[in-house]
Amino acid sequence: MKTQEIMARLQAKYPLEKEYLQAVQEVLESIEDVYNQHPEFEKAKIVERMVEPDRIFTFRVTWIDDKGEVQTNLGYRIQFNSAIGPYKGGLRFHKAVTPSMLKFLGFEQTFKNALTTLPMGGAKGGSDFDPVGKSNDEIMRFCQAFMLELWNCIGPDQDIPAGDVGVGGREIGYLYGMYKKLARQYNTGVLTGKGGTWGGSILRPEATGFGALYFTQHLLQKAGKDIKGKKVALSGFGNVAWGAATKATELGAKVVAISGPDGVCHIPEGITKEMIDYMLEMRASNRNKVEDMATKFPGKALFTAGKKAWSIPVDIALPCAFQNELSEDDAKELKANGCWCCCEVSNMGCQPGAIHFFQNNGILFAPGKAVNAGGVATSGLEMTQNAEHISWDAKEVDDKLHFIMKSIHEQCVKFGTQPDGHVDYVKGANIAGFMKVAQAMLEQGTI
Ligand code: 2IT
Repeated sequence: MKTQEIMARLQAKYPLEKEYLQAVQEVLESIEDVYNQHPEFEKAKIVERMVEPDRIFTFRVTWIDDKGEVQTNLGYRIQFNSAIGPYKGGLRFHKAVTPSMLKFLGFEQTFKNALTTLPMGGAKGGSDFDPVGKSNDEIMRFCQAFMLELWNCIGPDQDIPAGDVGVGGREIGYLYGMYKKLARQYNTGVLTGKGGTWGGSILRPEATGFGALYFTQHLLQKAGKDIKGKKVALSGFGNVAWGAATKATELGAKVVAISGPDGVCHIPEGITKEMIDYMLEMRASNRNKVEDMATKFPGKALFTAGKKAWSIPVDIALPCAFQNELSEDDAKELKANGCWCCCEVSNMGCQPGAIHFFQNNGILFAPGKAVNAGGVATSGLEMTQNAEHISWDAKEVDDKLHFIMKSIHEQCVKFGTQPDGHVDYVKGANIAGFMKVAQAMLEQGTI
């Protein structure tokens, strides 16, 4: 395989799909050497097949807002790869959603799901619907209209969506209610992230953030360090940031910054339980403003407009919001302020220049597809409970999540340890995920 030739072909074919091209480039660069040691992959054209989604559904979603006006959005479901199991991945509702964004997310999801040790293929979906400023009724009407098209593409053994940016427990509830009505199927396993009384797994809401901190602990342990007493900056204040703030605080770290599209809140004394609880209200309000934290906790959370979480001096940076949210300049600012570790919790949260800067300057870095895989892994555990018609208790789910994150870290170390002994977590995660999917594709023939 010649990475440059494949990238040139994809660039010519999809010139505007920059997030998709970025995600593919990162994976191909990582796997090139290993791939070239396997002529059977080349013969079966594994890479050429793997970079294209199995299929893409695109649909119009029309709904009526609170003023009685007709609104039209676009909806998508991208079924990327089913080599190791049924399609699995979240739904993103955000005004900037495009096919490129969902293709990058579906591509990443395929390798991430392979890392979880569970049998799940990769998918992603969503809409350019903007939840900011929408009422609860509008959210419900939109979710129902979205499911009017989606229901026919999904199923507990075919494709199992979940949440992502803009889609949490409330939205999954509205989507599931409408799915049952349309499909007349009552198998709870069709969606994950459900409520606790109707098939949801305990700890699924916390799982992405908790898993990220378990991974971070393993990474620090391997580097001979400890999270206790360390200062942490995280971006966002949604579900992922909430779980990460909870577990980081529980493990003895001090979360001193959270951020939003409007700016950053510096919390010099460290985030408190009351503040973490308030993050949930901020998310549910659909205002999308981190300044609300400073208004609620004056003198404790200090808001600065237009600044990112990466401007606050910390030991550890945890991007928890959106792709490409941490640039090379941000990486330089973090280092200048003493930061020595960045675990990417958002999908592709760091720009390529930032990753290279971290790696070339001795800053510990691990990519989202390893760090944040605890979310989808716990979705996999939710599917198992649904299939068995039982619910596990918190300890059982947490123990399994722990085990999975430990295993993901081990896979990164196995495939990412370099001749000088240091671990390249980007290579490790990409090669480990790729090998599993590639092998499965090979064994299932040319399809
Ligand atoms: O990016 C992700 O892994 C998710 N949004 C969770 C997907 C899932 O199916 O739980």
